[in-house]
Amino acid sequence: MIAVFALISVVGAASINQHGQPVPMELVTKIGQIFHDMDVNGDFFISKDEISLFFTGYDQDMNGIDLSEFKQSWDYKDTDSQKEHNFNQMDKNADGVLTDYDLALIFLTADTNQDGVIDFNEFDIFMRASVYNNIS
Ligand SMILES: [Ca+2]
Ligand SMILES: [Ca+2]
Ligand SMILES: [Ca+2]
Repeated sequence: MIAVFALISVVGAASINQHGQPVPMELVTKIGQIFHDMDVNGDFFISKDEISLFFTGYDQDMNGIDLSEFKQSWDYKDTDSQKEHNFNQMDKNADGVLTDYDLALIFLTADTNQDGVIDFNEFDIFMRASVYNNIS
């Protein structure tokens, strides 16, 4: 059923989340935008390489992405506290830096059917459950 709901949100109108409540249009648009930005080759799948590529520019001093670097680059009209929340959700080992280790875990978590790529349904579910999970 969750996949069906995610499919509805791809279409856009009248989205509902897994609790049957309306999803603010803004979050639908936001997740779509992030997916689009990560999908560098435009094949509607996110590969491991594309996630790394997406975050490469975030790491200005090449020692992992810290919160201030993340806040500077994550530009999806999120408030500072939302960005901090997103960062902490993605920093899987909670050491204050986003590294390849965290990205690998994110990829494993998001690729639920384990086919080696993240499709939009998987991405949408992951973002709602693990990154924007403070927004209903
Ligand atoms: Ca792609
Ligand atoms: Ca980390
Ligand atoms: Ca997949």
